[in-house]
Amino acid sequence: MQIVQATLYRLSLPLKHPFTTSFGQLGAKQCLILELVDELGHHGFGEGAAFEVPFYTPEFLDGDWALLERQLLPRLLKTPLAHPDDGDALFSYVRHNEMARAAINCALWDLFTQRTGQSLAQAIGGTKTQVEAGVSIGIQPSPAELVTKVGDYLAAGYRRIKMKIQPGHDYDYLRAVREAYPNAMLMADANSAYRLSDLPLLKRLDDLHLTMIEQPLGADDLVEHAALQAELATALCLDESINSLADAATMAKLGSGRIINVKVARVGGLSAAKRIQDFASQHGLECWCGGMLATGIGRAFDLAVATLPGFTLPNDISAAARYFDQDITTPPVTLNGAIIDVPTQVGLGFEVDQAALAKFTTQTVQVNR
Ligand code: OSB
Ligand code: MG
Repeated sequence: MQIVQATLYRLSLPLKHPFTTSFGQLGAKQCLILELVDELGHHGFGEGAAFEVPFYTPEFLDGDWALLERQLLPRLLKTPLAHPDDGDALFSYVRHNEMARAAINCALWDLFTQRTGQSLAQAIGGTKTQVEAGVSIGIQPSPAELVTKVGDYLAAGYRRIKMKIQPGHDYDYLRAVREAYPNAMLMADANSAYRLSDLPLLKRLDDLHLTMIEQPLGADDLVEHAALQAELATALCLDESINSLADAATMAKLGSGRIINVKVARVGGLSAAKRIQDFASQHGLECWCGGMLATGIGRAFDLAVATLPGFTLPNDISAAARYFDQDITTPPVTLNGAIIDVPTQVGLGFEVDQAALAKFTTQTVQVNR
């Protein structure tokens, strides 16, 4: 396959409600969308999920835009590729910048499936037709408000509830929810808000029978996470710490946790996510698919990856309506009880709504051969 044209769209998609984590508040989903055209005239899409500010990972939107426009896309346009994995080899000289590389890798998978007449899930070797939906809830002003929110999402069908925590918004908030919903599948995500010296507080969370605690410590703290996991009954899940297969191998060797939140964007695309879940399955680590408040384009790749057999826990894949009044794909991703049906159509399985894409685009650039 030969890419003959690439277009970058910078998007600002309003969120229904601001999303608050320990690193700050998001008011709109700002991201970039990459559209690739191949020599047969197919259009493939990928999402560049980097946030405007590099608080979650070192990547940020303006940086990824420049990297893609000036370096990665010109190189891609010069090189014929037989398979999306070949793009990873083409960009193996790039350190990190996983989200920029993921945008390309995903758009190549979209093209590859159109060329070979497969759905995304089928093309990557997925084994499920439905995936379990979970929801991630931002930090709320009070325990009572968190309990209400959790109740609403449980009633909507979500099978697993993740709650963001930070010092001062942790034990009492989670305990209130546990008391209200004794049997619900609950977990917490700290986005690195704690240090190993917070061990006494983190140990108290064991009482709440959480399915896991996600990323309590720093992104580089694999050794510290191992020390913490040895002290806790609750499983630790790593998110920010795992950007590559090598990180997953370090985690397995050190015992830094038992679960990986695999985000297609954070690890460099669908090809890398598949390699990480293969490794995880062989080393007794469970996986589930995390989210980046993705548009329908990013969500299509999340749904596909979650069909892989190593994804054994409910995902942060929710209905589009959980975040947006209007998405850029149709039909919108919806819940079917506690699950989401995985599309079986060729390609993404969703149509990109050109009018919606235009409506939310604030900047465009085309890169030609
Ligand atoms: O830590 O998983 C995270 C959103 C933005 C940045 C980091 C995270 C999240 C979420 C949202 O938890 C998951 C979703 O897309 O629903
Ligand atoms: Mg997380």
